[in-house]
Amino acid sequence: MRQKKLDLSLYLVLDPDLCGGIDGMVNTTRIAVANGVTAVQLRAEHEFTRRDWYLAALALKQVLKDTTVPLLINDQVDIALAVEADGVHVGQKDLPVDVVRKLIGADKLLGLSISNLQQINQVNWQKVDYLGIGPVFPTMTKQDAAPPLGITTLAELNQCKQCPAVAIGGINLQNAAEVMQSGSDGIAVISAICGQPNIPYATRQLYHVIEQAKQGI
Ligand code: 3NM
Repeated sequence: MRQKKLDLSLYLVLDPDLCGGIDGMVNTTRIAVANGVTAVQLRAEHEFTRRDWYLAALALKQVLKDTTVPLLINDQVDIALAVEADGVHVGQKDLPVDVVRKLIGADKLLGLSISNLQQINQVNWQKVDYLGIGPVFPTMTKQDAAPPLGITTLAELNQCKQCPAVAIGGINLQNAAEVMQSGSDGIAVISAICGQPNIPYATRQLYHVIEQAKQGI
C-alpha cells in the first residue's frame, strides 16, 4: 500500500540553483511544508552530479519523514528507489511510463508532464497517478520549456484528463486563482517559492489563494 496520499494543491518543485544548493533545498522544503506545500519534487537541470542527486534526495526524504507530504524524484528512477522516495515524475523525453511503472512497482506515485493535446491523447492512463500540464505561462526557470499554453488551452487540456492534474510554468500569486478555476487540481511552482525573500509568507499566500479557489470564493 502507498504510504502517502497525493494532494496536488500546492506542489513545490525544487531547483538547487534558485534555492542555494542542497542545504538551501532542504531549508526551503522545511519552511514551505510548514506553510502549506502538499507535495515536493526534487529536480535539477545543471551541474548536479549523481552523488548530489542521491544526497539531496536522502536529505529531503529525512525532512519529509514525519509529514504527510510525498517526495517525488524527477526522472531518476534509481535515486527514487535508493532513498525510498514516494514516487517519480517523468517528462516526454524520459523513460516511457509503462517502463517506469515496471521499475518502481504499483505502490509508488508516477507523474507525467504533457504540454499539448497530442501528448494528452497518448497518455497511458493505467500507469500514471497524475499529470503535470504546462507551461501555462512564460517561464524563465525551465530552459527547454514548450510554448506557453495560456489559460484557455489549459482548460481544454484539463477537460481531457482521466486523472488529477497539476498546472506548471510561470504560476504566481497573481495568476494562481485563474489556473485553479480552469479545472486544475493544483499548482506547481518553482520560482514563486524557491529563492523568495520571505518563503513562509510566499507559501502561505499561495496556499490561501488555492484554498479560496477550491471553495469557489
Ligand atoms: N516544467 P516556474 S515549466 C519544471 O511545462 C517545469 O512542464 C514545466 O518554474 C513544464 O514556476 C517548469 O519558476 C518550470 O515558472 C516552472
